[in-house]
Amino acid sequence: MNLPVSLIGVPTDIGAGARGASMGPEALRVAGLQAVLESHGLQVIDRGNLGGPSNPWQPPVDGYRHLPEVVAWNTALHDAVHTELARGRLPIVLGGDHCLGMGSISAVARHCRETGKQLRVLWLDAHADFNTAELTPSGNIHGMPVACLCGHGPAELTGIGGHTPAITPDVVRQIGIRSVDPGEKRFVHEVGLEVFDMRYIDEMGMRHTMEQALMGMDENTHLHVSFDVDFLDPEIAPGVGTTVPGGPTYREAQLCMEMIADTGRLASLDVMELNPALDVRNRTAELAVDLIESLFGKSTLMRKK
Ligand code: HAR
Ligand code: MN
Ligand code: MN
Ligand code: MN
Repeated sequence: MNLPVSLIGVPTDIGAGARGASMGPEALRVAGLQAVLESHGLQVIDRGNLGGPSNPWQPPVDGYRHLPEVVAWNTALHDAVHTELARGRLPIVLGGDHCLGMGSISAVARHCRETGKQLRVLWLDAHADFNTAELTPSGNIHGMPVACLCGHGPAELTGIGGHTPAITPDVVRQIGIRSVDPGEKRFVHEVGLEVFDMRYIDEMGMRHTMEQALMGMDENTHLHVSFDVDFLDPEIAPGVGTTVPGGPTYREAQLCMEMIADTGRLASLDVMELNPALDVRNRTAELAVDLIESLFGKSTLMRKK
């Protein structure tokens, strides 16, 4: 496939509970993302950063923190991602906190409806991000994007892609989950979201997990990966706002990315929640770039597959 790539920086931490993810796009650039992709023969254009409201750092109102600002950023991102897809390019969204998954995936879902593609979303995360205003312990909207995409949330967010819901739960596979709030857990079960949590990965291994998560795709599938960097174990990826111990190791994460690359179906990507203010000498950004390289076909395999 090898679609040309467009980098879209979204420098905001508007949906997060800690400041600093707004510096994520620049940290990924400093870690050499564009050159690494080009070294694999990909054509890459960096579109620069989107603009939007600054972070007023206010408490939640009616269960949502910074809702108008979250809407503004996600609307801008929806438009940017949709434009790249319509040009036949592969957008990589450089977050920014994970509330931006709404703008990105609503655009991908819209593109799929317009082109008759099947959508598969892999949500790599320590968190299910399936809270609502009623269920959230924090009001932070980065804990809500999957619920909003499935139509559970305020109309300003659930309608961003022009179609509510943007997606149905059956297109989503969550991987690496290990921190879910009590009400959120009940809701995840109620809608039937398919979750490969850390217990599953511990017992079955990453290979079997990815075989299951990638099952049922074909030539007509648009594969979107939403990579929340807190998916990774904090020992190797300290530079995120909400670390949760017990995540995938370096090798498990590499295998996860390599198996996605092997499908040849990756058509859009989010890299979210990287927080340079909490990182150590840009280590987490460099790790993210290393894993993205695997996602785009770097392979350490010595044997032919
Ligand atoms: N579940 C918690 C909340 O809703 C924490 C969510 C943290 N989310 C992210 N993205 N970092 O996955 O407040
Ligand atoms: Mn997340
Ligand atoms: Mn997370
Ligand atoms: Mn590398």
